[in-house]
Amino acid sequence: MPDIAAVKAALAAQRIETPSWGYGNSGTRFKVFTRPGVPRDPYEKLDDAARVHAYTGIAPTVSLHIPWDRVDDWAALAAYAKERGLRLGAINSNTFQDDAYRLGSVCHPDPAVRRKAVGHLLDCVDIMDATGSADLKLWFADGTNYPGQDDVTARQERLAESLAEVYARLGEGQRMLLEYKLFEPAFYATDVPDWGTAYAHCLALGPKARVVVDTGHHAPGTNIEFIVALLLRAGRLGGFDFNSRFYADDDLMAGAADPFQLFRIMHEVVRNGGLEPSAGVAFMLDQCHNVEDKVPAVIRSVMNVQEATAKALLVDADALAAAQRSGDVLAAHAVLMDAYATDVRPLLRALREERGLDPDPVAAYLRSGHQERIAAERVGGDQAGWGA
Ligand code: AOS
Ligand code: ZN
Ligand code: ZN
Repeated sequence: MPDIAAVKAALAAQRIETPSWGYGNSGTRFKVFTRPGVPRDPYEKLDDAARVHAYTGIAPTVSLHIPWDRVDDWAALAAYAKERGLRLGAINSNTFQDDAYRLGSVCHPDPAVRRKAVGHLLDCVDIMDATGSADLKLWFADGTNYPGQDDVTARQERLAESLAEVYARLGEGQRMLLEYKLFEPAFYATDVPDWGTAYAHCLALGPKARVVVDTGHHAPGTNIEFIVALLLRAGRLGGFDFNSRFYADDDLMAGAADPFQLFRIMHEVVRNGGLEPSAGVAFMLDQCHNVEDKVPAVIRSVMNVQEATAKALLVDADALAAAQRSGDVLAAHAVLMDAYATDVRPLLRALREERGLDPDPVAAYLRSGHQERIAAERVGGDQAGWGA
């Protein structure tokens, strides 16, 4: 049986990064609803992220998005984060919102557009130097809408060249995390549609390039945990963009649509050593809260990942291995399901109390009056940018 003290220690050491855009207004292409009290600038986004960390104790880093997060002085923003017990996390680039990118960015047929896109990515690395961020997270909206629209192979060449230029600029301790996405906004073929394409580019680039698994970016029914296991085995899992998907890239709260899938993913993470800091896996949320208050929704999401992790840590690894070795299919499956069926909430409540936290982070946040305070104080909140 798993040692409960070790399970608690692993849970206490876990870190989950929250996205700056999750604190802003967001929506779908039909409507962006504004919520009272949303941040008006990156500083206020950090204030909200600090609340999430204060109540969960495991969310000390915040992903930024360039240019949705704009400041004159990045070092000052990093210092502001530090004063609040936070650090700035992954820098997310944006090569999809300029008119120039109609036919793509780093894969665009026109070298001038590719130059512009690569220039932006290099600027993002400059920002990482100033913020102390280790990861450049790349998601490309590049692709084609119609068969024959562009040469698929030529686009891969352009992608490889562009990535190589950015890779060469990475400093000591900096990494490139390449995200894949099956479709949207390109509908015929995206240029990085799947983990295999992302992995092939990362392999060609070198050890600082790794794949990001966004849980919303697959075809229905895809076995995501299998991808996770393969990437961990290859030492190329750079991190996760956790969110829930009912139908497409819904970006709803992690663990809301399919908590069992989240558990299966975390089981592969635990089984393959992905929770160890040396594995270098960044556990990030990539979510937007369209119709609910942002801060409690982020807290809930962090807790959902934490609960899935706790269940994964409770898998009796010895019993599982024994059942697998003996070919006892039902026993092996039962070991996994026993862990999944365990109510880990008492364990997590106890862990929080031991660490001086309120056992119920959402309730504690709602009691704190923060939501009412920001609703009264902040007028004209910032839009996240786009339903990411
Ligand atoms: C887009 O669909 C991807 O999920 C991106 O990771 C992300 O939403 C964007 O980069 C936000 O910055
Ligand atoms: Zn993502
Ligand atoms: Zn996405």
